[in-house]
Amino acid sequence: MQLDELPMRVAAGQFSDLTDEIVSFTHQVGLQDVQFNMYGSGGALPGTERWEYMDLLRLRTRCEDAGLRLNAIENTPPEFYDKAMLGLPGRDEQIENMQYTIRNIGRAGIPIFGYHFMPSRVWRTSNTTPARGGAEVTAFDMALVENAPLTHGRVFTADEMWANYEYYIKAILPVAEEEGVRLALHPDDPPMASLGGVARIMSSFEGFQRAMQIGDSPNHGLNFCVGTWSEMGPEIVPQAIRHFAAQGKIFYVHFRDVLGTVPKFREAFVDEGNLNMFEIMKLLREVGFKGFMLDDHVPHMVNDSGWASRSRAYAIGQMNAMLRILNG
Ligand SMILES: [Mn+2]
Repeated sequence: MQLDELPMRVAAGQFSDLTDEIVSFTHQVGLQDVQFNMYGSGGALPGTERWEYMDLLRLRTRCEDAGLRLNAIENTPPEFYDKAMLGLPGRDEQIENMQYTIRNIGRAGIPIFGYHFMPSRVWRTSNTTPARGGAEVTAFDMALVENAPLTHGRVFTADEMWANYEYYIKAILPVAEEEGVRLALHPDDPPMASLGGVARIMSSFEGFQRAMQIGDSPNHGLNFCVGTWSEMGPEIVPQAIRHFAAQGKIFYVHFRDVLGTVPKFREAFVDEGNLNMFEIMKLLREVGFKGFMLDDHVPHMVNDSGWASRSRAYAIGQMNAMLRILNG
């Protein structure tokens, strides 16, 4: 069965490599679908500028040999396209490499490539905030970074970042179309207007509308990170889901939540955040979303493993139960 013919489902993900432990874990929590996040380097895909076809193909066949389906790869290391995001010299070479990588992702039979447009990355002001029962979560407080130094040497305005985005997406989207790859855009986390001098343009509903207009294609949509949208304000989440689902633009979902909104929030267990996450899953089903949902960030629980397997099992267990109730 083709991945795009599968019903709405829960996936395990945010892995950088496929270990025996992850294979066992995924089967033990009752899942067959996996996603990888290559935001950091040093995972299953070697390369400092681009990815090779055989490495991508072998990652897919490793999944399949283990009885799993590779649904998507999210992110390259930011160094693959930082100059493209910032419009710096060398951007055309990076864009050529990204076209090469997307071509290889498509030919290797990987249907979705998640991406973001944050040269200054995800920001958290604490990685050790105590949450429920002393679980450790990450947190963000703008008051602590108002005076942070420039991350990239100067101010990059929103107008400039939009121009860079247009140049970038218009160069890579035709390759994704040719190769049957769907590009899924993640919001800027945290969704502040600017951090470290760099404008964060994918941080609002209007920003996403604009991005989808600039990169107007059935092969372009959203990696709907419920957590980041909740950081913008929980009331916008159902509105954004309805809007983008109606256009068939929600390609997959990061199913997590936070407590609080920008300028100050902390990460949360799936059952203690701003939103009623069961209602969110119910809405996704109502609007006809047919993709996978994964747990994304999770709190670090007592005696947890480095990849938070204990906490992921807790989140996935709840997601499985929600979906089972919705499926009747
Ligand atoms: Mn996310």
